[in-house]
Amino acid sequence: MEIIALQGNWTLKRLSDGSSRPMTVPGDILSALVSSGEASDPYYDRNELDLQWIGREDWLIERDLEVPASFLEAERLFLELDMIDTLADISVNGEALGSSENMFTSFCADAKRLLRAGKNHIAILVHSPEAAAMKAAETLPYPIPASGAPVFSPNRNLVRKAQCMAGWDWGPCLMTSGIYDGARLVAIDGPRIEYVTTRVRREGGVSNRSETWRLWATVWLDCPTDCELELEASIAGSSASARIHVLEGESSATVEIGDISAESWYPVGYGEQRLYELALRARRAGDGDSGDELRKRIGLRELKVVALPDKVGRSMTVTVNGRNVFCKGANWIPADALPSRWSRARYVELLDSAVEANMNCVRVWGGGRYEADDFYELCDEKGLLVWQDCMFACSMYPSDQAFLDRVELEMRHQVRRLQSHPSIALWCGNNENLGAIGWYPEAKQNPMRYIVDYDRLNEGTVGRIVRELDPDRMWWPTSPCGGPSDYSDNWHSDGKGDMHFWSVWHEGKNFSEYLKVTPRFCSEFGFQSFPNPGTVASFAPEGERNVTSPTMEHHQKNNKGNTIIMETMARYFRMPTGQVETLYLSQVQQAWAIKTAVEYWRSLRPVCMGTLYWQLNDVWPVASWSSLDYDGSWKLLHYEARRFYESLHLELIVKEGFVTAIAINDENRSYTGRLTLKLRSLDGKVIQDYKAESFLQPDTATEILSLEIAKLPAAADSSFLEARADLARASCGTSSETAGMELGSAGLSRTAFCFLTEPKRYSLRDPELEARIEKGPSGPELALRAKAPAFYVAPWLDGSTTIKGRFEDSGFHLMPGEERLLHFISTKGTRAPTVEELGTALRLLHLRASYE
Ligand code: BMA
Repeated sequence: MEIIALQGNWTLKRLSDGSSRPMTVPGDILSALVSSGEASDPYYDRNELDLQWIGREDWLIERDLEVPASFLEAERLFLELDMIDTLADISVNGEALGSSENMFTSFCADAKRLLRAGKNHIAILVHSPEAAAMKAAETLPYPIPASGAPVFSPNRNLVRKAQCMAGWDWGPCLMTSGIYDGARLVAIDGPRIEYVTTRVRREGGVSNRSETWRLWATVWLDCPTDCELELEASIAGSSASARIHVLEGESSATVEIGDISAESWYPVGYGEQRLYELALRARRAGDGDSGDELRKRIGLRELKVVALPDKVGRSMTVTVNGRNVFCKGANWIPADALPSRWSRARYVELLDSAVEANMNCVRVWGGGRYEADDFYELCDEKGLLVWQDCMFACSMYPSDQAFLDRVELEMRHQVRRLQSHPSIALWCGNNENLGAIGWYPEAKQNPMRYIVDYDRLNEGTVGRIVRELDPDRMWWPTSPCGGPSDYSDNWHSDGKGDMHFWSVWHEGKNFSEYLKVTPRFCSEFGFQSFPNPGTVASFAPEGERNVTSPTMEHHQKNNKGNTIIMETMARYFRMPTGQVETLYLSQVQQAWAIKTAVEYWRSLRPVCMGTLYWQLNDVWPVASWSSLDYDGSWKLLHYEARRFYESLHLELIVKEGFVTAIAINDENRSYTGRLTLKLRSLDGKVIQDYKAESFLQPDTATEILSLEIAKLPAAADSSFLEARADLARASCGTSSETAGMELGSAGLSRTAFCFLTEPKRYSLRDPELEARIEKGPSGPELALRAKAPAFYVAPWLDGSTTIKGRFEDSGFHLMPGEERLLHFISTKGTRAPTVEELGTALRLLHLRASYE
């Protein structure tokens, strides 16, 4: 097999005026126009509004290509484009080769008849997706509604393109198109391997040592002739081969490998992420070195999503190798609104941040895209479970045969491409489409036709193909959903399946509302905040950084977003004095809101077995529900997530007049714990302390102590609680009677904190924070001391600084007499700042400093 890579320099022509400029492939049209200076930075100020014309035009992406004569000798010459967005006609040397109409399928066609030795020309005519969507809408027998956004492209649901590209309540409408992934010419003799799917079975029980497995590898092929096919497969030192008769065209064949000695793959926190290379080779019998081979790293594990009726309703629990996993994580949206900026490095940065925040699960949400192979490979390596939505969101979709055929190809491609990744926990049909039938007036008036459409698409096409091609993985019909085969609308239902809980954000309820539901698995809940100062400076000109300036309002895509943030602030906090304080306080309240939800729901295990907050990342710089800013920097929520997602966690839940100390143990060993709970006055004096001992069984939430707030020896608005648990591994036995404390493992401790009423009711003292920046062994360090309790201490960097990086912790509380030493972590590839530079950029915030 020989390959000519087609990445690199292409030309982009605007058809309406014939103008040309360079374009990089992989890349997108808008990015090319930004590079040539014809389009402004789409993320700056309100430039998005001036760029809407780009998605309304037709474009030609073309290049010349030298093909050596020897290359043409191969039996077949495939032009492979892994992702074309979206409606495109592909031609070689002026002759049509094929067309593409779905961003989520790959393009592959034999171009042998069109190629010649020497210079060739490849041209990809990309049609306006917006015009195509409008045209499709005209032919509909009845309207098929989709959600909009402040700036949006209509009828996005009629074109198979990442739905959020048409605008979302956190994203711009930049209807760019392009060629986003691998592009190549492949010369090949004999069969070509298109995909490999796998099924595995453990032979024998679970153990920590090597285990025995059986694997079936199905090879999906495209053969130029009927032939006797020789297939070879190997993994972890075991191999098998098969000889099968296959017909010309597409077919599949399965090889079975037994007696594989290998260790299991586990999600992070539950064991190692062992991966093994599966190597496959397919050739025509007796055809020497011809044919194709494919290598992919896979993990061997038994993963189930248990959705069984129980006393509460119906469970939703992920089990891996027999262990119940509490899924802790967030929702993933595309890494950037400009596809030219999608890269492995961005994935690494974002997914590393997820793991650093003690997450073990991400949900690839249905309004984005099936991510690139790199994403899933990284999730396999890092042990992040993936909840994989299929790419349909918040809308009605057509179910005419042409649309269903397009989706069928998409699903056959995506399921076979992704199925062998051990990290993928389940397939989910869509995001909120079932519930959306109740949102739109057209659907409310005539629900039947939309229900039929929904079912034909979701169960009749998407689900059917998932079940056929990946029978061992859970098909979760929609999110939220009561469970497989439960077609009820699961909104606001907390007894079964997964839940999207939006009453606090969209309905403006108090944070305590999170404590009124008992989700089995909360796959969406969120609270917005403003971005970090550096992010604001990246898009808002000086003088336009007040949160209600037109620029800032443009970078808020949820209609009531800023109002909800500010109204909530008024409910809980004293009004912040300046711009930076407003950004800061919005992040404090976001961190507090999500912590309230997660800590309570974690305390409900095993009834609740998952929390995925909305949302991990951003596609551009914007006020949103994300915990990571567009540039990857951590908001206060992300630091808080690292605490509230610890596998061993101490929390104080304030509910219905009581404060309760709860210890969560997601580990598979027991601990003994000594709890000290201190009731402190606002100047930090200990008014009273309470002690308790407890025993933490593996995989449990344990209530340690509960106090009635009204009976505490200080008023709620003049005191707060601070707790510490000193933990030791229980050395033997599994019960408190038989367990002893393991000496030497002392030093393992967890802390928790809570206010007893709304923070605005407290007359907080000025903690007179003392900050010292010193040179540490690996860069500058910040030492902090306080004279009175300092809450939500956040060492921020000034927006105008060029320093890239963050302090190792933020959003913590400092008691008088304590000293915190914080390392500064420079962003990879950037120079560490000097002590002086950091001193100049440091902006030290804490709750008392946010108001006058
Ligand atoms: C959810 C998501 C998104 C949306 C978010 C915030 O329900 O599925 O569609 O961005 O709410 O409104």
